[in-house]
Amino acid sequence: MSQLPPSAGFSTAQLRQISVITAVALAVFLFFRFIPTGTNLNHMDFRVSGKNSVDFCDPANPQFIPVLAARSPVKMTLKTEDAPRTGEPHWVTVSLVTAGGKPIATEDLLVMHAKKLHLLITDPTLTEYQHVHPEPTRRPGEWRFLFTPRLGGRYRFFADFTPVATARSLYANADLMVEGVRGNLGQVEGESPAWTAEQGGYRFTLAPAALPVRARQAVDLKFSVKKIDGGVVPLEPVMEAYAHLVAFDVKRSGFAHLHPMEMDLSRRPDATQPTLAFKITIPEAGRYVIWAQVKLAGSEVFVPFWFDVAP
Ligand SMILES: [Cu+2]
Repeated sequence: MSQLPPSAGFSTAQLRQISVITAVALAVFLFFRFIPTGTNLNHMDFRVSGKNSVDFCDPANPQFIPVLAARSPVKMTLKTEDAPRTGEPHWVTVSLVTAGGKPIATEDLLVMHAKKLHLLITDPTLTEYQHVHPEPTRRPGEWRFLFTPRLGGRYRFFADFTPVATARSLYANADLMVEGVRGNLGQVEGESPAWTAEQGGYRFTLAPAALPVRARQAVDLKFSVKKIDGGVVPLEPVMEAYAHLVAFDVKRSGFAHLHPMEMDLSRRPDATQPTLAFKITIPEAGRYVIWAQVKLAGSEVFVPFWFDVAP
């Protein structure tokens, strides 16, 4: 630059100054042009042709989503280094790609309920339920989490996430075989429905506004917790809600993920009998389970409620 001849009324120093300013501006431009500023996917990447697509989500009236019957525009696959066994921790690599084969990475998803990717996991008897949050790896579209199954059998993983491109909930599913002693589905189906459950000194109640719960009719549910011997219930928010309910059918054809109407976390529910309102619509008759997830005095608690849905 210093070899440039002084010209057009600029001194060498001025020319140097101009070129430095230009170079800095160019560097700033290139920096902002090429740093990853967001998602590279657009809504077309999440479009599925034909009816039955997974694209119905009305947060005011949550539906049971038939994930298997609907065609998801996202393909999920699960990988482990060795065959998963009951009681052993295994790293599971989750791969998420669009129908067009584009990886779905961390910048492509919105944070919903404190996390970008939720996995709802059940064994074939629905007696085990886990809710985990895989973390993105350095490879785009690959996520990882530590999985310790408590039972054997073909576990089903439902992914719940919201692409930045569409800002609507999307779902995908995949199975993973676990070696070990299986639960007994016959026993589960034969059990009588219960809207109360006792666990760890607490009584949990899920009360439908009307019984029986009928297919295709929205039902209001009241979920409450009481200490069996009385006293304050140390209920704390978990993932930005005082409770999360997840419903599965016995065929594991899909799920519903419900959140309380009471969304303002600063308004604490009743101290001795916190009660939260939910709403659900289930499209088909049959046996279902709702797993409630709450946090009591710092530890997460999962409670199942089995019930039948009438035609
Ligand atoms: Cu939730």
